[in-house]
Formats: sequence, structure tokens, C-alpha cells
Amino acid sequence: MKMILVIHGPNLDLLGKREPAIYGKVTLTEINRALRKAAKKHKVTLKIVQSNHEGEIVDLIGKSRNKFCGLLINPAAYTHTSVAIRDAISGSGILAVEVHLSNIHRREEFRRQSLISAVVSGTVMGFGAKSYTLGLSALLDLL
Ligand code: CA2
Repeated sequence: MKMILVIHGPNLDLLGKREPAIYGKVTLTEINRALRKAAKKHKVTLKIVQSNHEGEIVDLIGKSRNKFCGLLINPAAYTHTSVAIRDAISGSGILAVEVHLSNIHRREEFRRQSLISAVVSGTVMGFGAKSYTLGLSALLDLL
């Protein structure tokens, strides 16, 4: 069975618990449930990881090449800062889709640049929790 790696970046474990005005009321557990349901329908397996640590995310991506056929990632704040995660994705050669809950282009100036977008197949943003299932669907189409 095809295996897809899903990575949630820093602080996404707080979803639904803090700042609902910005990120909504949906929790990460609910997002993961929706992803697993969609994956089951398409007969793929997901490994889902949330990490607050850049190096851990780099390691996971580095080891992903022979284990996973695709990567769905919300790098969260690292989107705007992490050359290391960008290099890990481009170095791994894995097919990747970037997702964001919010439309980063409608937010503060410092969020408008993604260092990740240039090394992924595509980015889905601005649809709240639905960005994840849309992103998974796009990734499955590419596989
Ligand atoms: O819109 C997105 O998905 C972001 O990746 C979310 C990140 C943010 O830094 C990016 O600019 C855009 C923030 C994730 C942290 O989420 C929280 C949820 C509740 C309370 C605090 C943070």
C-alpha cells in the first residue's frame, strides 16, 4: 500500500485551543481524522507527525525517500524561515504538496514569502482545515 508522510509544523498542536479567530475551531485531531478518512477511501496509508523542531522535520524528510511516495506538509512558521526544510525537500526528491490554513498573502508582510513553495509541486492555502484534504487530493492525483 502507498504510504504518505504528513508533517504538521510548530504550534499546530494548538489548533482549536488558542487563537480561534485566526485559525478556526478545528483541532489537529479532527484534521488528522479527515485526512485518514480520505486516505482510506483512496487506499493509501498516512504517517502523521507534528513537530515543533526544525531539525526533527529535516531528519524525517531526509529519511522519507525510500519509505514514502509523497509528502503533505504545513511547515507553519518555518515556511518563512527554513532553508534547512527547503533543502531537505528538494534533496529528498519526494513529491510534495505544501498546505496552509490561512492565505499567507493576505496576512502580515513577513508571512507573504514561502521558502518552501519553490521546491514543492503545489501549494493549497486559505481554506482552513479543508486545505489539508484538498492538498491530499492534489498529491494523490499526482502520484
Ligand atoms: O496558515 C497556516 O497554515 C500557517 O502555516 C500557520 C502557522 C503560521 O506561522 C504560518 O504563517 C501560516 C501558525 C501555526 C500555529 O497555529 C497556531 C494555532 C493556534 C494557536 C497558536 C498557533
